[in-house]
Amino acid sequence: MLYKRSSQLFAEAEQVIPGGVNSPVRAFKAVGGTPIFVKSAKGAYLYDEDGNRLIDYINSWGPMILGHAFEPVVNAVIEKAKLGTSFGMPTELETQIAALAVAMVPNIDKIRFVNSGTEACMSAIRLARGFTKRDKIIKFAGCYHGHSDSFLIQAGSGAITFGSPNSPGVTAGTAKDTLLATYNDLENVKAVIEANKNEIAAIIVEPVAGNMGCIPPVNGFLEGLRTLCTENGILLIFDEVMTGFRLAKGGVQELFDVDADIVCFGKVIGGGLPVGAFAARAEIMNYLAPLGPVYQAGTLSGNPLAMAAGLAMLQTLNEDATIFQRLEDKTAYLAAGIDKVLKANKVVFTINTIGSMISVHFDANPVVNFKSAANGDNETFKKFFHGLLQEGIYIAPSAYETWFITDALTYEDLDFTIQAIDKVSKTF
Ligand code: HOZ
Repeated sequence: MLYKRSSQLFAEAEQVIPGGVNSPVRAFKAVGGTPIFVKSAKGAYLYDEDGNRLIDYINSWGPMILGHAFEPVVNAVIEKAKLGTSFGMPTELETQIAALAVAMVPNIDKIRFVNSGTEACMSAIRLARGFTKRDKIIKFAGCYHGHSDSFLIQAGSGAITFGSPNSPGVTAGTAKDTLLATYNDLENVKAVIEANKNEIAAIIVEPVAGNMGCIPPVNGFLEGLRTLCTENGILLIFDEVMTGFRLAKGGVQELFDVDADIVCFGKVIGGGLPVGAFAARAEIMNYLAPLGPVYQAGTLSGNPLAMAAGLAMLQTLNEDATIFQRLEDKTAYLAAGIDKVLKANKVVFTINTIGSMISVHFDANPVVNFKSAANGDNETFKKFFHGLLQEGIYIAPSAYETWFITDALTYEDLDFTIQAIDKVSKTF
């Protein structure tokens, strides 16, 4: 496949946009080559500026769980746009999507809408700090909670991809309040809490990590975090930006039957428009302005187009309980197919999967935390990525990102992908 026009467009973009992209991991720096410029997308496919059709396993990094240009979402946005695109005043739509989200997700009474997952997580820790009157937070190495200052400490996703998990520009003062722990290691978390008794406001975690590949929690990890938080007056924040409304209607809280104190959302909740949200029981949410002292605001928060898209998406997921099982079945089929061909081609690998998230790591050992994720062979990943691109398959241009399975993928698409992986892995 040729990507000539994409390369030209990238060269033009580089003149006026830093690195030619508006989010670093898109730039292909970790895999080499130049990014693909998209013209349109429908269902499971991307159509690029060179006229290629690509099967999409990124799906806008998560939101397009039902495929691109999903009609109920597109129609809802078109109809709303005709009525005005932003008011900065309350609309009934905001209450409708809030009520639906509260009904779908266990253990939350109220939800506040923002514009991105970054904003949701940033606001959640401010709320936790205000509520507990403590300053420190615990985050896990390799987890990514957006690009706000407190989280760019051993962050996953694009941050690890470029080898800069700690960003210049984050002050030492901010960094000192972020304590690091090891994902899937409760003893380590206990030790960090012990060393900072009565100082920790919150533990924030991706309850299924998706920014160092897909890493599910080991048995007892989430339950253990819940117990440690309860025993120590710490709020447990689940960053469900990737997993919310994806792994189950009620996200990881429902799937693992573990209650978080605050839950952050993004991606699916906006149906592909810029939406984030954070939610908790009333006692905590009422601590937010205008009811409480913790300030948080936004001109475009609750934007009618974004809310219309999100509502159409959540309604579909709420009404058709079979979607999540279908997604899981497709993921399991893909994983089994990849496993078979990679074994046959004597490739060293590990596949992690849960629900509609999957990642392929080029290392033989179990991938359970940042350290084990970092052991993957990036040279093999590069060959894998570019080989698949030539076959018309688009996975994330980084070994540290999960793939997202969409309901629009057919079993023919999955078979095509498995055959392509067979062909590509023969050349390793
Ligand atoms: N934060 C995203 C990866 N987990 C990247 C977003 C993007 O580049 O669009």
